[in-house]
Amino acid sequence: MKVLLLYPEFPDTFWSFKHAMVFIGKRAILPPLGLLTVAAMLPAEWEKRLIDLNVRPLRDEDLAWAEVVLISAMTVQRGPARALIGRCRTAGKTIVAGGPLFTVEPEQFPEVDHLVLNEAEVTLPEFLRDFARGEARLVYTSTELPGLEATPAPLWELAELRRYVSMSVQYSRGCPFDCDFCGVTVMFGNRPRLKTAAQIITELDGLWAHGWRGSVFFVDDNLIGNKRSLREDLLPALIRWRQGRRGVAFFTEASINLADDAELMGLMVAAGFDMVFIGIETPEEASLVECSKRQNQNRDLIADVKRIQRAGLEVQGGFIVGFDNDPPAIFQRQIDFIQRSGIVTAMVGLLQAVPGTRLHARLQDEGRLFGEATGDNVDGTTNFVPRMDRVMLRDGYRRLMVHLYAPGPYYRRIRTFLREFRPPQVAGAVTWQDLWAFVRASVRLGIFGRERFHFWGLLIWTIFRRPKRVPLAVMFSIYGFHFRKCSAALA
Ligand code: B12
Ligand code: SF4
Repeated sequence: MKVLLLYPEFPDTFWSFKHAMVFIGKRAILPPLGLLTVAAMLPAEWEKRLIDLNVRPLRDEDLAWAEVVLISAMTVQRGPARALIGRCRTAGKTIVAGGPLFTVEPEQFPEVDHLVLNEAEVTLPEFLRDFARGEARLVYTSTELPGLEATPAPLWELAELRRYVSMSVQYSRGCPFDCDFCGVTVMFGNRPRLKTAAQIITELDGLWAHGWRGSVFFVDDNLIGNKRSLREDLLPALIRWRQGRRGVAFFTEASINLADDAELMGLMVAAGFDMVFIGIETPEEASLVECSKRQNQNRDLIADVKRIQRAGLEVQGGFIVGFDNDPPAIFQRQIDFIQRSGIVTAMVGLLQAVPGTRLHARLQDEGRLFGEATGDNVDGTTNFVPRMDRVMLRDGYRRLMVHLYAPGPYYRRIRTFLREFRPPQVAGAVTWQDLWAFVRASVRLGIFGRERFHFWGLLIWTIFRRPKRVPLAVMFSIYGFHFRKCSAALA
């Protein structure tokens, strides 16, 4: 059997980092880990090829080679996924689809031959059995949340690793918290399910053997969801793995209560983590109560962020506006919070109601829902009638985004952050690619960019005040260019 695994293009969004790619000579931020994992669950004798359309186009010869195509996608890829399915249909291929988009809205894809939904650990074996007998059904679905001990290591050899900024591994699925807007717990549950440390080490060994020395994203919904296993199993194993190796910095997602555990932060840094994405959402206490984000309530969130930064972990923050309890001053409050915290990469989204969440159910009961969520909460749209005047919310959001990424505030934030941050020692040696990125940034941002004075000001300041952080300063400048492009598109 010849199987072609296809991953549709992402639209040009904040999360795609598309405008940053030209500087760093890469095509996409991360490989499609779901497809690489599914590939490892297919019969060993099947021939497999992967085409991530974010990295290279799909040629007619590729399609002609395949007998079956397997497609994965998130909601934000809905349009490109539909186009891809149309093309496969025209070419007469058997289409199998799975992953978040199809799991959430299977009825939207009548052209797909087999919808293998939810977690492949449960649904794929049954499909494969039926398929081998020529009796495969249209839909395979399950509410079971499987353990991850039998999940195989991704087939890295299918991906063109050098075209990506980072690689990814997944230690756990699920999060113990219960924020009312969150699609993660709807899909993956409240009890974190874990791989063993040995599984993760095998995955990292695989990446190392394929020559990967760049960063690795632990794509866990909340890495500290089960602190005990993290402390006793995974982190000690990562610390041992790191001995005698350079590079391969890790980053992940976690909840703000990480700030309460100095020992855990110390272990994470020793294991090679240098960045963590945290859902901070809002400085407005009433809005935190509204969405049941209890772990963020009654805290000094700025002090928490600074503690994490000082421990050696850059904090990237997720923020939301559009809660019922948001006052008209929320936009300025968010700006003030983000500027003071020194969170350089602040992803501020407009609240959207995702099907299956408690938020979605409440708004439906209140008759406030309209249309479907785009799946990208940073695109300036929402799918419900907000409490705040709709025009005020939309304009306030756009002004907030444009302000945050305008050169003045953005470059000030970088300095605030660099003053606080103690970079850990995991960074690899400077590569030719880094130097090339610097040259490109110097020309594009330092000569032609409207941020040119800020760019050189930051570099000179960093060289004299924080010389070890110059590569970080260049990287932030490049990412700022991308964010500015995206926020200008909103305005
Ligand atoms: C890594 C990640 C990203 C990366 C994407 C990298 C990439 N190339 O894939 C980045 C950081 C860029 C990203 C961005 C966003 N993401 Co994201 N992301 C994740 C995260 C944390 C991990 C994904 C992953 O690798 N999982 C590990 C693999 C093994 O799991 P999996 O892909 O689900 O695959 C399993 C099954 O789904 C199934 N499967 C998957 N594909 C297929 C295909 C077939 C044929 C079969 C049979 C089975 C199958 O089998 C696998 C094993 O069980 C998930 C959360 C999560 N826990 O999954 C969110 C998640 C996928 N993201 C989500 C969202 C909403 C976003 C954003 C829109 C954020 C935003 N603005 O709101 C953006 C959009 C991206 C963009 N460019 O615009 C949602 C998607 C919801 C949905 N219905 O689509 C998720 C589920 C988190 C959530 N909030 O619920 N994300
Ligand atoms: S902490 Fe994050 S992952 Fe966990 S329920 Fe809340 S929003 Fe979802």
